[in-house]
Amino acid sequence: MPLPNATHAQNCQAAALWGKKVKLTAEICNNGIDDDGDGLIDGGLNGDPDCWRCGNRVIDPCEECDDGNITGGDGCSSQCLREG
Ligand SMILES: [Ca+2]
Ligand SMILES: [Ca+2]
Ligand SMILES: [Ca+2]
Repeated sequence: MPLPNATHAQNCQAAALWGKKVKLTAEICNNGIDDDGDGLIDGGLNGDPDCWRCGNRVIDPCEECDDGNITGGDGCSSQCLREG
């Protein structure tokens, strides 16, 4: 059975956390507020896994880099892994 939020999940370990959470509201990733009430605010290393995604200019736990896009060939791949 696929994860209910698979469309949001990056192809990384963060996805493993998604199935364990009951989401009442979605985390809004840039407002400094814990929108979904899980005690984790926005993205980043100590942030909410809901906000871990490539292309948000925050280096999340599953990423080596994040240059604000998901285009490969510019030094940071579409999976937010370093290139070259
Ligand atoms: Ca938030
Ligand atoms: Ca949260
Ligand atoms: Ca990111």
